[in-house]
Amino acid sequence: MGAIIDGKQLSLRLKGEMADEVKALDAKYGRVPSLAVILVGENPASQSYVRGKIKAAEEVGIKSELITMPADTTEEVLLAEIDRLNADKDIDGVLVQLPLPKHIDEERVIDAIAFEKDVDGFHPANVANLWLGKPCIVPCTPKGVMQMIAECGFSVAGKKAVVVGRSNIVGKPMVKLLLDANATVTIAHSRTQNLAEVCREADILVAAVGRKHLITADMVKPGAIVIDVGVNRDPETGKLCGDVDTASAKEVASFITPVPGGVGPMTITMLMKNTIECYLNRINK
Ligand code: L34
Repeated sequence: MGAIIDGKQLSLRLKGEMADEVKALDAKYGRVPSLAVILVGENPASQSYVRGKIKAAEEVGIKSELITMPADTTEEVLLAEIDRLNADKDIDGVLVQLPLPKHIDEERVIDAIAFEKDVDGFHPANVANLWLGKPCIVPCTPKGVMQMIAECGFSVAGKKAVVVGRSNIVGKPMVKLLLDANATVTIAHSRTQNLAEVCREADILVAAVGRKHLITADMVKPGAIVIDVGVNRDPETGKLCGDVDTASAKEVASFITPVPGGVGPMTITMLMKNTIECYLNRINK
């Protein structure tokens, strides 16, 4: 039976380390890092994730500002708010929680964030730098996944990794990080033929699709490490569940991440790391 990779526990440790770092930075530079989070509308899942971000900032000693805007906010008003935060010298990180209401063009919003304050690593300049192998802000979720893999002492170099899902937020950057760690990487997705067969080849299997229990035990190679990025609501129970049928898959895997308490908390923890990174980049500019 595989071991559970406890994202909550790992997050606690990393946040403790960052709290010490922030104290030292405050002593050295006379201010703490600061993060602004914009939430448009009242999506309950987004509200919960954003609350987690503000709470983590508190724990780490990062100054945070939550800006909530009604669901009918115009794109113009949102862009003006981003401009204000871009220009504010005391703010190091700007994050607009996704998804946005349908009438707002997400791409335009992401492009509007000053790339040196782009704590999500979603801005085209950050994406380009990531793929060119230049210094950049790495998106929080895949960054957290790499930390979890490292935590198991699982060596990635030369291994076969399969990433199921090709989103800009998770799948694509995940592929690049695994490649940088010298894995042989396959990207699978909704149109992949023989998904089970492709997954069974994986020493490292990352599921980031958003479909409850898409990955079952028969799709897991014995001894594989299984990372579940899915955050789905079970329509019957209302409970949070991942893309992996954890109960069965953990019998086959060597390591597996749970939902909740796996990748989600690590996403938030990596946001704190990225905020400190943006702060340092701005101070050292
Ligand atoms: N801009 N939008 C932007 N940046 C992000 O990094 C995100 N993401 C994704 C959605 N939109 C975003 C998040 O913050 C997903 N995501 C996220 C963050 C935290 C958690 C899940 C997804 C999380 O903390 N999950 C908990 C359960 C929380 C609950 O019960 O609602 C867990 O244990 O998995």
